[in-house]
Amino acid sequence: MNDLFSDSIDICPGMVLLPGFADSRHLAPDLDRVLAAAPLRRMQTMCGFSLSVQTSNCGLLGWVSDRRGYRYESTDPHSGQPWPAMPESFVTLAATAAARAGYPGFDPDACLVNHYVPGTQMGAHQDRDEVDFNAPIVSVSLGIDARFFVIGPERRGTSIPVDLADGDVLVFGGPSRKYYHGVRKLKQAVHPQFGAVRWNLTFRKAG
Ligand code: MD6
Ligand code: FE
Repeated sequence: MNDLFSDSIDICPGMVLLPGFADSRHLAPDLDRVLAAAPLRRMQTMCGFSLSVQTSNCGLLGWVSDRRGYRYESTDPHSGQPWPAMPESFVTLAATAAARAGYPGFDPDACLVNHYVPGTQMGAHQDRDEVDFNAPIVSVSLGIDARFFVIGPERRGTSIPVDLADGDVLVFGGPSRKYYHGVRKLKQAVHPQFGAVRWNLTFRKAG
């Protein structure tokens, strides 16, 4: 946690931005340990394309995508082993951010790790593979900046831009939990700690 943190910005109903809430220097060693146990990979879509964002997971459940579709699984399909445990630093960050945004008692069982390089984007989507939509999603951005966008309950319509920098935490709860959102193509940039990379950790109550 960043002790200097103070702000909380309401983006749309149920969605709260906590600028600089996370301390990337505190999280980086634990992220390295997760990725040593479950290396990044490019998952396949149902159509057989590779996702441009590289992913991994930690926690009891991990999000996977392959020719059979999207779902959560308790083991890493690459190793056959359970996903690495969610580091204490991650659990504490997710729970305190959720509480600060108005969602006390958040107990995530899944953390999806996304890795972006300049030129990578994520198209508009809804997060709807989780069992419990009452729990929020807590999203932590590390590394280079990104322009996130939020549309609303339908895929079409005007979007709200949300610029996300290292340490920013975005909490999706209430009505916004099912809003369409995505990430615009990342601009070339270098972060002093992570290089030309953006990390996004999304904490979910998936099962
Ligand atoms: C990203 N985030 O920021 C992608 N989903 O790289 C998401 O897709 C996301 O930030 C659900 C809730 C919060 C998010
Ligand atoms: Fe999402």
